[in-house]
Amino acid sequence: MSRAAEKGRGRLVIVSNRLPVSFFRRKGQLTAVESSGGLASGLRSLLRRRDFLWVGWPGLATDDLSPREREFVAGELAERHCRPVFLSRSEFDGYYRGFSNGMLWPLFHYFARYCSFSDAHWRAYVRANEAFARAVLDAVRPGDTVWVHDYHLMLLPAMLRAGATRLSIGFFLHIPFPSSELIRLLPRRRELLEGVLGADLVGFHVYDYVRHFLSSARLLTGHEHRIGRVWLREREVTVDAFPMGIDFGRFSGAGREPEVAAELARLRARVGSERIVLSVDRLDYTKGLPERLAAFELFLRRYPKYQGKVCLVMLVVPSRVRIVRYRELKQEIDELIGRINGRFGSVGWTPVHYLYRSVSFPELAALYRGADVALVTPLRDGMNLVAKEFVASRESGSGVLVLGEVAGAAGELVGALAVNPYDRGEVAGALAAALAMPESEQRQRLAMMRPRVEHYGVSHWAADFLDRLSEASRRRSHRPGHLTGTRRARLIADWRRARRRLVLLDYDGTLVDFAGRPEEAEPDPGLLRLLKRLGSGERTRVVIISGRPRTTLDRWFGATGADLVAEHGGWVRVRGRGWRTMTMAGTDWKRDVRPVLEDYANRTPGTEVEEKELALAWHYRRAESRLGEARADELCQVLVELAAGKHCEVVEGNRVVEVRNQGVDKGAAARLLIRRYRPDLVLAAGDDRTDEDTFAAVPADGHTIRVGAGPSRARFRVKSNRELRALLNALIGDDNDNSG
Ligand code: GDG
Repeated sequence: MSRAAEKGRGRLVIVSNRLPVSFFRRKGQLTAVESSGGLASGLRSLLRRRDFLWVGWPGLATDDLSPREREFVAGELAERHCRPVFLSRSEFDGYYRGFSNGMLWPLFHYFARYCSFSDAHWRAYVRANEAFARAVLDAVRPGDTVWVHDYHLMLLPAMLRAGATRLSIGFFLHIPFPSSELIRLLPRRRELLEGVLGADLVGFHVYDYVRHFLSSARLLTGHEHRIGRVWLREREVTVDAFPMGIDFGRFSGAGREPEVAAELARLRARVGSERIVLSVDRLDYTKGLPERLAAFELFLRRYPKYQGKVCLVMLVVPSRVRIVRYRELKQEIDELIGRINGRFGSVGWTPVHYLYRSVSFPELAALYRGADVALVTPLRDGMNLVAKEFVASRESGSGVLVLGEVAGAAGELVGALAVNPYDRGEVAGALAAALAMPESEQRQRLAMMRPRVEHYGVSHWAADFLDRLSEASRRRSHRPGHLTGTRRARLIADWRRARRRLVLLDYDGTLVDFAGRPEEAEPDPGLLRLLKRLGSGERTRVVIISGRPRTTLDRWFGATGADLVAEHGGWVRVRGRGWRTMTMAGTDWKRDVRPVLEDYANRTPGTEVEEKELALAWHYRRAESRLGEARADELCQVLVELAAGKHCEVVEGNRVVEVRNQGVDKGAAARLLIRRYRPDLVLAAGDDRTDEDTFAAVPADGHTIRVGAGPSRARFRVKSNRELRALLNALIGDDNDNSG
């Protein structure tokens, strides 16, 4: 896309806890410092090509700023396309330190024992998210896209949706999304999940987190999902994995920078000819620092030949230092390093070089280039960019990455030596293997990883996410309007005016609730009365258009006078005539498909096979829901392959997978009936995918009604079959009132 076209696209509004520029007070003076964080630098090239606004916390609380200083901060930020969200010290404390980092961070990293929940923190979290929502809603213009980042702002997508229903909203979580077993421990879990589901697109680093999120959403909010889409009442949310990358060129090309060369020389002077094992992290208990030190200690004991020849350079960047747990961790690390250096060190050799500070980019790049081995063993990590930065920095082709298997990056970085970070012996062994590895193998392993890290860099990641977001938002904009108020009144007025009406009604789910077994869903006397009365006048033709076999429809609806369409359009019977089939093809395919469905029914408790004349169906309504879903996915794949080249096709309905004769669908039958009756009003109602074919056949001015949740091409939506029946009853009443 050209620069001008990108500029004309509406702004990208990024929302994150921190702005890419933070303010500090130095000797009384306010100073702005640019953040070198991955997100800020990663989005840099994208933001050069697009109008943007970044909304976030400016680094200082309202209590620490005079009104004039606040104005100054806002003005300085506006010049950099940023907008501050001002929070008081106590609000920020409860929201950031309390709920975000005292509850969500440990829980999402499987440290449930470190979690502390308090109502006051939760309230502060809600208030802070509301403050972010106000700032964003104040600033957005039609056509803008909002991209919300991370666990601090999980309520924000729903708050934005409530304030601006048409807004395109994306959410990305940078940390792991844990198993639903952990999520269910969380007070307010439902609110948080619903909060995230305000977005059109929800992104995670890896597919495991996607899976966990989808099953938590189903378990705790009751929202069903299919193929990565969560179905809400009026829209759907796409959920997918977008593994974040790095700025490959920056790390790969750093060798050409003189500052990096100077830093490398300084490092060499410090460690001499010793081989370097490198560790780089923010100070955090999820990074496994004490465990890593213990493994290094074991390595020195088990492989004494490396004593005096190898050192560990450990860069720990201070982080969240005002939280007690982090201060304790710092003390533990200090003590461990003291112990190792005291026990193994000598006058000429320091086993652990400890840097407790942040370093400049040239210094960091020099560490990545100077090291022989990178030891990256978090106990949990959403992704871990350090591992990717190390790989990118090794353009020489040598160097070994030892990587913990529970880092998100582990799935991509297949050339690493994978270890269990809790298994000291394994880590020590991997370290020894890395140091002994022949250079040819090092090259081979890096060559397995570098192209991937280069290709899916951070710009690619961001562009990919934003493309998918605009696709998801486009889909949302076609959504049925709720059939209430004026819409309902207008439909009734059209009904009243019409001379020839055709009413196409699906049965299961549309006119009645689903029953556990298909044969149990018999129509109730009230419904039969309704159908009879609806079609009793000259002006109205009623059609039951269902997936059921014709014998069932005859038995149930024969006396109502309605026309019947059976087996999803395979058979049609108009009043006073016999059944006509809509297909000439045979059903030889059943021979191959039947045993497969029976096998799935045998292996999956609560499921059964139904045989129809032109179709075979596997129902899983009564199966345990997760097992049913998983088997349905698997079965569909098997069936699609099996159906290739045969006269049949695979269709998914509401908790049913069906194989039926090709070219037979409710749409074809609906078109036939519309041609036959030439109605001036068509009303069609349905609740699942097969009814979408009916809707597609109805002229644009027809009244198509989706019953229940889920995306649909219908014009209108009603909540339930009860609401639809109430509407049909109202239409009958209206006919009677106006019968003269
Ligand atoms: C969260 C998730 C996920 C570190 N020290 C210095 C420095 N860094 C840079 C590194 C790297 C970044 O900080 C750290 O990123 P990580 O991914 O390793 O970890 P978190 O900070 O915990 O980040 C994580 C990430 O979000 C992205 O989604 O991968 O799982 O926890 O880029 O280079 N940079 C400089 N000096 C330092 O001293 N210049």
